[in-house]
Amino acid sequence: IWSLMQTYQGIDQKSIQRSIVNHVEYTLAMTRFNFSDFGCYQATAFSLRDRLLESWNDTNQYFTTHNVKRVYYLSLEFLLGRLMQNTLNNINMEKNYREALMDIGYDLERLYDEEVDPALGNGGLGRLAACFLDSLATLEVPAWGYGIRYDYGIFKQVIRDGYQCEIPDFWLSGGNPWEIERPEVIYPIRFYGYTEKYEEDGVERAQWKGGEIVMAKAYDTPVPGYNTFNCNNLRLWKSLPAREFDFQSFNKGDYLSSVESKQRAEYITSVLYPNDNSEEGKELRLKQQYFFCSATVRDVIRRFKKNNSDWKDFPNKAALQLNDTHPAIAAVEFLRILIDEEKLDWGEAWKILHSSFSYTNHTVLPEALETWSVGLINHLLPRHMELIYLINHFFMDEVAKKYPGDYQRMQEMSLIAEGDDKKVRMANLCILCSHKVNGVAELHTKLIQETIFKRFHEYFPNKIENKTNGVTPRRWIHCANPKLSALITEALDDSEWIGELERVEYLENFAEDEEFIQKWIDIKKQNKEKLAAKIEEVVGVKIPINALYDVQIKRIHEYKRQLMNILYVIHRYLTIKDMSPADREKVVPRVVIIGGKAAPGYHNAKAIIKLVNGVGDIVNNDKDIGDTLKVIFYPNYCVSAAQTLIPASELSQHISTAGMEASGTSNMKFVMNGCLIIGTMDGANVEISEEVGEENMFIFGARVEEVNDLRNRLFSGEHKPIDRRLQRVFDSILSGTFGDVSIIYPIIHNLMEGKDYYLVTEDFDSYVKAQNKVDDTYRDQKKWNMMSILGVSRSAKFSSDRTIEEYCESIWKVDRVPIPTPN
Ligand code: 26V
Repeated sequence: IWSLMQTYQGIDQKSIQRSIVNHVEYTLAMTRFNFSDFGCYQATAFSLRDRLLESWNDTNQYFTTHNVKRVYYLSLEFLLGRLMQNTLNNINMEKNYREALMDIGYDLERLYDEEVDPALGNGGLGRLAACFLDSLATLEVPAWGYGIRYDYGIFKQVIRDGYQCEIPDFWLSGGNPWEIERPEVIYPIRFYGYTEKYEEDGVERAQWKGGEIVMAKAYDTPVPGYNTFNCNNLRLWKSLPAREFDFQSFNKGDYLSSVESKQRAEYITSVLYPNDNSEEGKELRLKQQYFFCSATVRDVIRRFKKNNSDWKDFPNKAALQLNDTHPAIAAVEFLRILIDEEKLDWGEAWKILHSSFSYTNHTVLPEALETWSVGLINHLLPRHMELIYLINHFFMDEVAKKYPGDYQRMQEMSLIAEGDDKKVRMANLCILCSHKVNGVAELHTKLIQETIFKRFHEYFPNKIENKTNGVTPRRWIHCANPKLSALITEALDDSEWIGELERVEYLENFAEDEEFIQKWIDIKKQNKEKLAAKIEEVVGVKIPINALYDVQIKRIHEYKRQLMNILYVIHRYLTIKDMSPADREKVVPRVVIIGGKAAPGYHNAKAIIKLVNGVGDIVNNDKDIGDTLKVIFYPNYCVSAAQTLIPASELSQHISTAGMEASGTSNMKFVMNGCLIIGTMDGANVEISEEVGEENMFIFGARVEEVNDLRNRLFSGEHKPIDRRLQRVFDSILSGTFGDVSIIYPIIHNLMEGKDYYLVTEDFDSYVKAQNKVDDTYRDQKKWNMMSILGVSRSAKFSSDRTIEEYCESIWKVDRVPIPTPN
């Protein structure tokens, strides 16, 4: 058999071509004499999938025979981005495929653009999960991702008349050559119904009966590591009706209602909720959560039981990581199975649960902390509600013993928020069920220890710890910026830095090397040209190449302060307009690019998008201004857009109100691509400034310790009068200079009244000063590029490989398991 497979495995040109052309003919059923770029992309993807499956199978076989401990990363979002380029680079085949394709008349880079961008995530949290998958595989950690195979990913954003419109993203319409459907891996999932309690061996157990059953079917996507034979798995669940037709209603002649119940089942995994940092409490969302958690827990247990018979071994064989509270119900489902089905007693079950689960918090925003109404959980998952009450009962007893009479504390720590509509606090549940809880940057971790989780931190002083986020250098340097990657490899005389980012430190030696700096500048320029061409194509605005490219790309949210950015841009515009033509010559030309999606129901965020577009319309067509200032709203910001935008950026903005951005991860990507940061002392910016040096960034704004005072002063009307430059900006907006005033009016009006929760008016002056420093520095290109090179050379800490190593060491207690390479 192995000798037969050798032919498939060939890496020579003929083998690659044969495999692609065979897929054109036999998988796609197209003629091999003439196929489109899209057909060629698909066939190439199938050919790569074949290769991945060989290592995927060997990897899983090896893990099973050696009964190794595995990590399970549970996440409602995996924002993978395109897979072809990353796959080719990770398995070190890009060159072979490029040449093989060239020889039959296809350009590999063009094929990359044929791939849909799978966008099963909202933003930071989902993209982090994707970077972690890459690092886990690269570090040869036995790990599976588990999530939902949504039919519709995050909506496509189009701009009409300056407004955001949302278009459904049916990303599967052209098929998905990367996944493998697993019709044999299916689990029944129950909803609704009732419980019947009984006592057994002195333990109260229950049977959950009735309700309705939906099936979960697995779809696997191989996750290859960089420069290793290991290939991990991402398993996503799709919902299906339990029976093709509900025969009972069919026989009663109720054909339509039987089709309806089928549709209701399929509906569960149909769409990703497009909210980022806000919780709506919709039943369908809870159904999604339980659906995927139940299937995952059953799958994990089945795998454990294949090789093990003693439940006490479970924590040595599995570590389950909860990506925020979204998969919290997995913990309760696990407990339910241990007690009601596996017949363990409460103490054993709790110990196993607690030593195998851990939880990551990604936000301190109160509106994003999940709570579910007790009534809703009770209706949808009656047994789980009983168990949550039971957990809470035990826990409250303990708290009462430790702090007798401290009812305030008990109320704060309770899993249940009392009130007219009782709610379950999912974060409290997660903390209690986990042996470790982590924040995602030093500052964020300190804040959760001191604020939202203060009581828990007092109670469990060793539980909450920090794991600063990271990003994969494979996608974010090597794939996104191949020219920079090649230059680094040339300078280091070795490409090992791609798998060991610590090695880029050596670049520091080139920070003042004229010849190297020139190459550095040339690469940035080529990346800017590529972006300029793209912007002309999608936005229809021609932007100059010799301007400073200033970029803010992230979800649109008031706390991220895109509003402050555009208010400054208006100030800059008015200032340039006041100048004489001679003075205008001296201005550092800028292209300001803002991109990001607003949650469909988030009116203020949508108003900000409209304002940015309004400003662009005026500024970009103002002859007085010419090329000194351009303002672009880049539509439909997504992973593949980021891969073009980040390498072309020279300045990027990470300007959230201090204390509000948990970490940020694009800040890390920008630094790795030689972009300088203008930012507040928030999230991972703080650690970036520790690594690269504050002198190599443009830091401004109120510090986290000052925020509360400043806010109180603003709201009590004690604040100083509005900055005169800012007042002028408000006046120009309100006079209609940038289009319709009605949408933005309430926001501006509030700022003028001091209702400025995010401290835009407070930080404006220090922001302008930082921007002036940006201009001054940019005039000195040698200095600018030195800062840029130093940034890259000191970015190693922000590789997700470092992050994953820390999780393995202190949370998961799991080892590397390299798979022997067949020869
Ligand atoms: C909340 C909800 C509420 C219900 C609907 C769907 C949904 C989706 C996501 C969220 C919470 C989002 C939290 C989040 O993305 N946090 C970001 O996590 C990044 C990775 O740790 C971090 O870098 C960002 O600073 C943080 O905002």
